[in-house]
Parts: sequence; structure tokens; C-alpha cells
Amino acid sequence: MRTRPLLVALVALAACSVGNSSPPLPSDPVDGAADTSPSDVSRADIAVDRTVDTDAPPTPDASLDAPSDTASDGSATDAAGDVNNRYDVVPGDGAPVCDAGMSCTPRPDGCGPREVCNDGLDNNCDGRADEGCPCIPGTVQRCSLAPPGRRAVGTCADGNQTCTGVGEFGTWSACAGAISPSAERCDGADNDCDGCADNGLCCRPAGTCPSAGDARVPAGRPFATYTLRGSTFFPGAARAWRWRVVGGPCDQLVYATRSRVSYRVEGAGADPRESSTETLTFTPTLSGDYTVTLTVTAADGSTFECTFVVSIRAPGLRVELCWDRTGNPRATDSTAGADLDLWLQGPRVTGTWGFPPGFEDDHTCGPYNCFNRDADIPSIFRASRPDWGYASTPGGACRTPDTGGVCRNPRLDVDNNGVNDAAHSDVDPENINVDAPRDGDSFRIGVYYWRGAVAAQPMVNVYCGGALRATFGGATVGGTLYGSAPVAGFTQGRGGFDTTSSFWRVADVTLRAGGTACDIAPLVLSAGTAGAPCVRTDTDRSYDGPCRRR
Ligand SMILES: [Ca+2]
Ligand SMILES: [Ca+2]
Ligand SMILES: [Ca+2]
Ligand SMILES: [Ca+2]
Repeated sequence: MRTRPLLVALVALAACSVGNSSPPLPSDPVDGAADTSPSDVSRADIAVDRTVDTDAPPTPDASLDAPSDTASDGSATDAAGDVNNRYDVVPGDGAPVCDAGMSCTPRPDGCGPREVCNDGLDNNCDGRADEGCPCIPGTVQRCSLAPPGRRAVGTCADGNQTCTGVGEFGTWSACAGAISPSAERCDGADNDCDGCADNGLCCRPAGTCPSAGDARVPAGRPFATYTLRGSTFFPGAARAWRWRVVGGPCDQLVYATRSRVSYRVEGAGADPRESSTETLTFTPTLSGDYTVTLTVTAADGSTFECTFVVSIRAPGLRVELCWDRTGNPRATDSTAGADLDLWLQGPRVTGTWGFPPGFEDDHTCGPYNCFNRDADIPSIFRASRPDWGYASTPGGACRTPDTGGVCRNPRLDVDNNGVNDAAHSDVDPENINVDAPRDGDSFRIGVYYWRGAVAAQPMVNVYCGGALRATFGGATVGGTLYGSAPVAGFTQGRGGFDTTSSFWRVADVTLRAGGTACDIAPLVLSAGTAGAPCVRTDTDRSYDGPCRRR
């Protein structure tokens, strides 16, 4: 192993034509403490007993061991005492190397021999984060597919992984939306995320792709137009432009089932996620991460491509609901939809769910009493508009601001029953928001099957401070699971509070850190299958029903 960097350096020296006096060798220093206890990890706030997993993975498995070194030196560690792994290939291996690349010292990869659970990192550098680790179904955590020492370096970006499965514990999904290390390309960016842009390449990039924290890709807000000029990334002559925008869990489910998305890409054709204009203009409706890919066909026919994440962030608490049979519940053909409703109970409000006989209680924020504008609320329900003590937020991120740009808290952005807003809302996820919750405030989420004649599978996403923190429920479409697991027992209803309508008490969310973080406790049946979601198909609308916090 000791000879490999020297060999590479010799190859590099032979390939370089100028200024090659005593270039520093690519170093591979001993990794620091970051290998085993990264301090910059934002863990999921749902408590997971880490004592079971920090010392040893729960199910010893050969796949958890470090992969063998890419070089066949037979040793377990390399010259610097670093554990051998697939990232030990020195950039530029076998390719022409320029002085610029040689003068940059790649960061230690930080790869270790074993996976550490629930830190969102791929500690053993096998291309998977937290594989084989137990987690609480529905939990979402930030995750990285870069080596631990190179998280969010260069083009590498975090994604989200969802704890999938049913029962007491589940397993982490693949790290969706993350930008992984890739082979270094001539694009002004550090594609392999070793801290050095275009290292190992003798090249002059035709454009520059965004890197972590790039000022050209600022965070955006829901309902605010977001614009990216292609020439910012590719200043040269172009023959064609193509943009592709992929949204979060609900947008992916709605696209899979209805070929539509909640955000609007200006100039989009058959695929609502793509445009072929030089400037991308899109209007997001949901918080979270959007993966954007720009593909430029240059005048000489060559292709230039960048993929990066655009963060759309709304403050406080946002809860969104979508399902696999979104759309008009009145239709009778194979595309018939179902009308599900998102409900939210506020802090210190533990009364009956939904509207009471006298329509006067404000226990629940729902699609009858919680629209932002009074004008959108039927008069009999106006007295029950939730007043949970929150001021309105002028200029907030809301779909239909009231006079003066006011957004109320709480508020429901849209009731997507295919009737209220035929132009758009029959596929837009329902969304209840509280922009500035107080620390310690706890909210309970519910989903009601209100109307329809088909079975439907709901998915609920919870965002705190704009970041996705939990995905409960979901559906399998075309063999792909969207969400964490379909909700067992959620059946069709006939409408109203009849004994066939399903009601799912989903989770309690408690905000902290000024609404930028939260703790989430799923609700489960207090009797029966361990960890089963709390679904009831009778008219019991009491606060707890048959549920307990798990
Ligand atoms: Ca791993
Ligand atoms: Ca890990
Ligand atoms: Ca690099
Ligand atoms: Ca590059």
C-alpha cells in the first residue's frame, strides 16, 4: 500500500508538461475523530435507543463490514493507517494530471470498518447510509452518500431517508435525493467531493456546476417564483437547454399516479417537470428539497450537465397530505379519486375531532373552517375558525394571502377535493401550516376519508423549519414504494361521519428551537399488533381514540 501514492505521483509527473517541480503528493492522512463521532450530524429527533447500535449493528452481517480495498494490497489499512476503502483511489489515477489538481490535497474520506447507526452517514463507505440499522417507521433523517469526511463537500449534497416498514422497528430506505460522489468531470465543480475541483483533469471547463452552499442557488419559499438562468452555469453558446425539477415525496407519488406535480414549471410540455428554456422558472407549493438537473447541448454538440438541490424552506410547522387516488371523487371511471381530509388539533386542544353538532368548537383545523381567507370558509363554520393564540404572519408563505398579504395561523392552503379549485387543486397536496409555533407546542395530526368509492392510501409528510422530518403512510405504485408503508386498514368511506369512514390518528409533533426543529411521536394502536398505525373505521372521534404514543 505504501507504494501506491508514489506510483500515482510518478504517473502524474510523467503526464504533466509544465511546472512540475516538487508537486506535493496526494496525501491520505490519518483520519480524526470524525470517523466515529461526527459532530455535524443532524439526527432525527424521534428517539431511537442508540445504545443498541453504537457498539455493534443489531444484526451482524457481512455487508456491514468495510469493503475490501480497491487496490489489491491485501492489507486492512493503507500507509497512513486509514482503513482501506473504495474511495482510496487517488483522483486522476491513470489520467493526465495538471498542476492545479496536484496542488490541492484531497480531504480524508473518513471511511471506517463498520456502519454507525442512525447518524445519516455512510460510515463504512459501501454506498449506503445506516444500512441494517433499526429505526422508528415514518422517521425521516438527513443522509449523505459521500464518505463521512466529505459530507456536503463539492457537489455532494444530503438527501432524506425514510424509515420504512411496519411494526415496532423498520429499516432505512435508500438516501433519496442525495447527490453522490461521481467521477470528476470538467465542470469547475468537485464531483468526487474530495475537496478539489476538477482535480486529475487537464481541462478548461465550459461552465461551472453549483457546489455546496453555492450563492447562485439560494433557498426559496413555497408559492414564490424561483428562477435560475442557464447562462449563469453555462456562459457559452448553446444549441439546446433542458431543465428537470423533481420534488419531494408527495410530488413523486402524485406524478406516479396522475402524471402531474404540485409545482409549476413554466414552459413545461408533456412532462410537467421539464422545460427546454434557457431560464428555469418554477413555482413550488411544498416545502422541502427539489432536485434540479440542467442539461446543455453546446454549440459543438457536446453535453454539459449539472445536478443539484434547491431548498425550499417555509418556517415553523407544515403538514402535508397526499394519496394515491387523488382527484375528483365523483368520477366513476378507473381514474376515480377519493376525497381525504387533513385535520390538525392544536396545543391544549383535546376535544372531539372535526366539526361538532353546533359547528362552534375550534378544536380542529380542517377543510371546513381553516382556509386562510374568511371568504373561503362557509358562514356556518366561521365561528369555529381555530384561534390557538397565534398571530397572523404578514408576507408569510401562503397560497392565498388575505388582504394585506396576511397569512393566518393555523391555515389550510388547499382542500383538494376536485371541486373548490378545479384548475389545480385536485392534485395539490393538502397543507396545514403554523408559521411561528411556540416551543413546546404540540400538534396532533389526523387523516379522514371523507368521500369516494375507491380504496385510497394516504401519505403524510411533516416539515419543521422547512426540512422534512417524517413520512407516515404511503403507497406502492408500479412496484415502487412511496413513503414508509401503506397504512393498514384505511378503507373507503361513504361520506360524512359514517361507520365505514376511516380515521387515522397519525402522530404528535412538538416544536422546539423556535420552530426550526421538532420531536415526532407516531400514534399506534394501544392494543393489537405492535406498532400498527392507529386507524379506526367507526364514528369514534374522541381525541385519543384507540391510540397511544409509541
Ligand atoms: Ca454504509
Ligand atoms: Ca451510518
Ligand atoms: Ca475532486
Ligand atoms: Ca469537476
